[in-house]
Parts: sequence; structure tokens; C-alpha cells
Amino acid sequence: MDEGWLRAPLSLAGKRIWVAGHAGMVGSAVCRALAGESCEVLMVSRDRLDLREQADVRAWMKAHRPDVIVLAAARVGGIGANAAYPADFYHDNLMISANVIHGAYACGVEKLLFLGSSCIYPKDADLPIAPDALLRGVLEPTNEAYALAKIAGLKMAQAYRAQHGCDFISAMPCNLYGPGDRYDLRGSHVIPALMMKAHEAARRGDDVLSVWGSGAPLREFLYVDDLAAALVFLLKYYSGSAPVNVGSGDEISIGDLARKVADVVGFRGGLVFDCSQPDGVYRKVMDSSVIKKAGWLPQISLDCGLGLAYADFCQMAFGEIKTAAVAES
Ligand code: GFB
Repeated sequence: MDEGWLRAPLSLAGKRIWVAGHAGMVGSAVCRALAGESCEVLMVSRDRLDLREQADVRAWMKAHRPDVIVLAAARVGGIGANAAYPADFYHDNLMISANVIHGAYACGVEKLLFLGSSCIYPKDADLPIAPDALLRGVLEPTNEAYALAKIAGLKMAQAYRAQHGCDFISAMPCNLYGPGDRYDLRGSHVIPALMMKAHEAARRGDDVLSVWGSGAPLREFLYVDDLAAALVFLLKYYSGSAPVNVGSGDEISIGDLARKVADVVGFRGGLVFDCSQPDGVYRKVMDSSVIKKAGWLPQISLDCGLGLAYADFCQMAFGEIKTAAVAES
């Protein structure tokens, strides 16, 4: 077994587990995954606690005394949001990581799980990307701000382990999707953006669907509940310094993905590729063999996951239509 894996799992039963960012796509999936663990899940909404404010974070943690923290809160977004708001991506992610990680140390939290992203790795790293590729090359410029802030968080977690013996661990997921995703044409990641566009195009009876970039880049996708199962698995079984990659291992081109999304949504027209929009990194599939060897495997295929994500999108869209209709009456 690789370094850092526990023979006897950490029991989560009876623990007070703070899911920071519980309302987001990842955080809400973690809450679902923790539902079967007989633990108490602590949540606090953004309007009651701004994680970028150090004194507020410290006071909240002192008052609520979590035993375990899953740090799923972050400013996230797709390639468009990363390009438009690099200052926000730096500031918010650096502040959230620094406040929660240092606060966890100061409050004597038993375990903390920090979440990064596959974009922390150099853009020319050998594929599939293993954790030891970190900081061995230049980052992809389209998400440099987010990547640097996440690298700082992961390095900080390692430093608290090294200096103070804190049981702080890190997981690096590949591109995620699923229920609770952000649907916003300019700021979303590719799956929710294409789903929204294809849904609207089908409704209008358009002939074509516009896909950003060349369609050639490859991406590795993971359904968010598979990630959440991996995170609970890591909380119980992992206590090491090295970040753990969590991915499906399957790559698909953006062009093929767009066709799949169009099929799920029922859009029968053609695809056009808008090369005025960025492609981002060409490939970034990760080596997730460490967690797979330890016992976690993804359960939800891309085809199945896209169907589930579209059902969630429709429920959300229907909710909006209903609200608008009520407001008008
Ligand atoms: O999901 P996405 O925005 O993020 O884009 P990244 C993935 C690919 O899909 C890119 C293409 O090649 C996009 O050009 N794409 C096609 C689209 N149509 C669309 C569209 O309508 N919207 C979007 N957003 N993309 C992100 C990073 O990179 O990966 C984040 O920016 C994070 O920081 C995340 O690390 C995991 O995979 O390029």
C-alpha cells in the first residue's frame, strides 16, 4: 500500500463534520455522502459567514468546534470565468484556504480535507498526470490564478502537517459535473454551459449549436457523487501529505462531448466550433491509480451522469419558470 493509507479507518460516527461550501455542487454531494455516516454535518450559509473574513471564520469555528472539515468552498468557474475574473479567483481562493486551514489548526480540528483541481499541474506534464508533476513546469494560462491559489492551499495543508503534525489531506479532482452545477452561459464549465445552450437551441428549433474552441481538447469528467464518495473514503482511510488525484481516467473530446450532450437534451441540429473562444489545455487526464488501488472506483458512467445532470437542470429550469409564472399572476 502507498504511504499515508490507514489500516484501521478513522470512524466518522458521532463526529461534527463541517462541510464548508455545503450549498455548492461539491459540498452538497459531500453532504449526501455523509448522510449514511452517523455524523453531525455542520453547515453555515454564505450570508451568515463570509469565509474570506479571517476574524469571522475564527469566531465561527471557535463557537461550533468542528472535529473534521471538508473544505469544498471555493470560487470556481469555467474557462470564461477564469479569464474574466483572475483577481477574484486569486483573492477569494487564497483567503478561504488561509482562513479555514489556519483556523482548523488554531481550533485543534482533528482532520481537514482540502480540495484542489487537476489544473494545478503543469500544462505540459507527462500523461496521465501523477502528483509528483506538481510545480515541475509552466501552468495553463487560462486558469493560472485559480491554479496558483489552489497550489498555495495544498502547500499550506502540507506545511501544517509538517510543522504542527495536523492531519490535513488534499484531493485533486478532474473536471466535475452533476446536480447543483452552475448554469450560466459565460461562467459555467463546459457541461452545464452546453446543456443550457442545447436545451435552448432545441426549444427554439435552431439548426446549429455553437461550441467554444476547436472541439479537439480532451477532458476527463467525473460525476460529483462519485467524487463525494472518494472524499469520504479519503477522510476515513488516508492520512498522507501527497495530494490524491481523483478522476475517472476516461477522456473524451469536447466535440464528442457536445454531441452526447445534444443527444441527451434532444437537440438534433449540427455543431459549429467557435474558434474565437479559447481551447485551454489540450489534455490533462490524471493518474488516479493510487486511490483506485486503495479501493475507490467511480460508479457513474458519463452517459448515465449526463442524463442525471440534465434531469437536475430541467428541475431547476422548471422551478424558474414556475416562479416567473407565479410572479406574473
Ligand atoms: O469546462 P471548461 O470551461 O474548463 O472548458 P477547463 C473545457 C473545454 O470545453 C474548453 C470547451 O476547451 C472549452 O473551450 N467548451 C466548449 C466550453 N463550449 C464551451 C462552453 O460553452 N462553455 C465552456 N465553459 N467551455 C477549467 C478551469 O478548465 O477546469 C478551472 O478553468 C478548473 O479552473 C476546471 O480547473 C476543472 O477544463 O478548460
